[in-house]
Amino acid sequence: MAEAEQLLLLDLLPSPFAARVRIALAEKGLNYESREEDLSNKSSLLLKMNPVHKQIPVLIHNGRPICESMVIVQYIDEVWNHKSPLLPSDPYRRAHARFWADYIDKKIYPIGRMLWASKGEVKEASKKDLIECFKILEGELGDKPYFGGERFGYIDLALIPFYSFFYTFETLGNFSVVVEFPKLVDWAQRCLLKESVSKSLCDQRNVYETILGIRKQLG
Ligand code: GSH
Repeated sequence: MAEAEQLLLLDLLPSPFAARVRIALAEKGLNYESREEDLSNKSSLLLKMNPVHKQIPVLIHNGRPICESMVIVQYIDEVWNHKSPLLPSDPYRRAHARFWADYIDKKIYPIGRMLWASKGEVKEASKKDLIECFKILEGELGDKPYFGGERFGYIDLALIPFYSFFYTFETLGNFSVVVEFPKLVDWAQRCLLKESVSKSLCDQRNVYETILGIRKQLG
């Protein structure tokens, strides 16, 4: 990275969205400063840099903010395109990768959140929905080592942070991801062999403790 480049990440360890950005930065071998946010007392910098959503992650590159995890990942991939391409170069395959990243965004976090934040029938319905999503994702993965083929890429990066939530989903949803989705677990283990991934993900127990804390607040 050139001397003048400054990268600051408004971060939060258990956040799957922030983990995406940490992985992308690590894939590109970029040095950056991580600033952990307290979401119950958001910093004035976060409010200034992301006034629309007021959410992390925000990447501040030479003083200019980029918001929304997958927008940030695409920005990183475009600016530092000399190393570890994340999106494929072929337009059709790019569209395909964006489709699946969008599917993950629309399904996994909202349904997963519904599972851990609710009780009774709502929880059971979201558990069924989440299992259905994992089935669809496992079908898309097929026998490929990674979602895009032979190399770790954009779709893998969008999904792998949710591996940190598997223990929470299993414990609160009372099902076994390993038993029901062995291919997905093998894929996750393969991703974790990469240092860019293993060093960026939050420990599953840590996420579980965080979620239990949020559940208490929800009452
Ligand atoms: N769509 C956003 C992205 O992909 O970056 C989601 C980011 C998000 O939900 N961030 C959460 C947050 O900042 C932390 S995991 N929540 C604080 C709030 O909504 O007030």
